[in-house]
Amino acid sequence: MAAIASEPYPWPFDGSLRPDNTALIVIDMQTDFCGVGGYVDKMGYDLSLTRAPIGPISALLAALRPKGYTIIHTREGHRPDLSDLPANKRWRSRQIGAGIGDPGPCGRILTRGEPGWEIIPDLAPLPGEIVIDKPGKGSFYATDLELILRTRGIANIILTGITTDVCVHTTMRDANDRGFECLLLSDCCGATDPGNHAAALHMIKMQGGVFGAVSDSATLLAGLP
Ligand code: C5J
Repeated sequence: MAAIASEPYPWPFDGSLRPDNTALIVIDMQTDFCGVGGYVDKMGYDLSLTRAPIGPISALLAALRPKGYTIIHTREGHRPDLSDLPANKRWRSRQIGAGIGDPGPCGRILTRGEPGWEIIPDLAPLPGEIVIDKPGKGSFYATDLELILRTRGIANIILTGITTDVCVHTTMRDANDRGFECLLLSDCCGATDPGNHAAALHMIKMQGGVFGAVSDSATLLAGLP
């Protein structure tokens, strides 16, 4: 039996933490969300907030890869013809000066195949690691993530990436509804607003862990089987 010190309960609930039934998901660590000239930068947000998790995620990957944990990366982005981009999502992005599909310093914003859409080199997936391309905020919507997790017998999911309050939270909520046991690592996530980051962590811990549990990477690494 193995479990990690976390709030509001030791995770996972049944002490079943093992490499064969646990996946690490690294969400949207793309230039568009944490690089100069990307989507978040174009919107005018402080890049240091979304870059903060790069070091901790890198250390986590280095520790989990040799142990055989399933590693999954996600990328938010749209087809080059924008046929999967809802009109309201495009309209709203243009209101804040970062129109999805429009040209920017890193190519067309949030568009598949463009430099800004790529995962940053520091956290690049290794050959054989799973990469999920998603058109929305959640990692389950319009993807084969659930099929992959079920096929591998994954019960537990460790969530990292950006942004805490948007794509990470949406994915955690969807995973929780599907019966996956979720842990979010606070130092391995970041938001465009520090208050939103803190609130997102707080929400998880309500109601006995309404979406799962919260810990940090040092605690996880100290408790890994
Ligand atoms: C956002 C994301 N914030 N990856 N996407 O639009 O959280």
